[in-house]
Amino acid sequence: MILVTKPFLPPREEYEQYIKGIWEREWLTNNGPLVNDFELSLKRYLQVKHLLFLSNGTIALQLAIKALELKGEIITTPFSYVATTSSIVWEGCTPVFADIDPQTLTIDPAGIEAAITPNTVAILATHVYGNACNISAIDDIAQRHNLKVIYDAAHGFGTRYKGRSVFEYGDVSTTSFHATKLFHTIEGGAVFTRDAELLKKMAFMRNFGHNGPEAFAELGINGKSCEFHAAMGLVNLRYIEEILKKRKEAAAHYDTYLQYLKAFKPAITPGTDYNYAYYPLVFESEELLLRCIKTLNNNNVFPRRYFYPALSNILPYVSKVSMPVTEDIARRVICLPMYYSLGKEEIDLTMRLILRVQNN
Ligand code: T4K
Repeated sequence: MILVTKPFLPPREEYEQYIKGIWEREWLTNNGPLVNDFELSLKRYLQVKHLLFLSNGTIALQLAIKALELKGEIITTPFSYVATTSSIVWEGCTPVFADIDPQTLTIDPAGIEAAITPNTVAILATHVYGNACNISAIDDIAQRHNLKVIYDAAHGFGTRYKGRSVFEYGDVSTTSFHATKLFHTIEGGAVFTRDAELLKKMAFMRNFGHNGPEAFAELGINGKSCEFHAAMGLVNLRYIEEILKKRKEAAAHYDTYLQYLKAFKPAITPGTDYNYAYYPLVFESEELLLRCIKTLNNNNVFPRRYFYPALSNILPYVSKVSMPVTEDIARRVICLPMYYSLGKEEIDLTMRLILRVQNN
């Protein structure tokens, strides 16, 4: 079976070494040594100013919205995972969708500008599939209209924009270290900010607001991760360059088939060094896409319709609104298998099956 993704699993002995240490110290969670070590190692690897390791990428989004004290409308993309929109609603704000660019599939800055009202307080944009948004244009709009910016960089590990980690942009960037991500801690996530005060606030917030055992600095929640997740992160970090390299090679092999396909690969935003987090293809029609999926599934290949349907059409807690570009793309896009151990033979099989369908 060839699934859309498989988690990277490091050599078991390396993980077990860390587990041995946990047993010796009898320290499992609440800001233990491995969590501290992981945060420092990540900071060093990514060359970012500040970060906090959290229990998942959804809590990262919620914490970012809460810490920025956003109340009102947040302009966001309808082409993302549900957590992007649901976090806005969860925090009592109103999502206002702006359509995406048909080439990069990231939120279109012109759409953002058009969606601004006196109630707009922020922009929440996703670096979808790991492809950076048009950050320069978004930051410029935010400055001119005095809006906060949160980047949902759940797919962004390893992507760089204008020479820096994509996590360094926005008032806050968030990411996910879920098992399906190219770099993972089984479950996990993080917030990134360059603002030391904001970092301090989010650090209190992730730990119930505690400021020492008997005092509270903020309203908080439990957003902590633990030693076992940090251990997985520490081991996986040793393999990150190899992981990124293998994905780049897999994508290059897929690319050799592109010229024969009735489909296109989304464009990478100028200024972006891409991480190959996903391999999306936009077919010329939904009918062709559905036929391809059927044949692939019959041959035990399971691509996924990330992200279908558009978030602007499907959520029972958000008013439906027409987003023509997103709706059109969402109907025609699939993500092909993409993971560390994916072989050329599997890519060949997948692409030959697609070619067979489209040429029939
Ligand atoms: N923002 C964005 C833009 C996001 O994409 C996400 C999450 C978030 C925020 C929130 O971050 P987290 O709170 O999750 O940290 C997955 C993930 O659960 C989710 O993390 C991810 N985005 C979303 C795009 O995809 P599913 O529904 O695709 O997972 P599932 O279980 O169907 O697995 C996908 C494939 O991977 C399957 O073919 C099976 C395989 N698999 C999966 C797991 C978990 C394995 O082989 N082993 C495994 O352990 O949601």
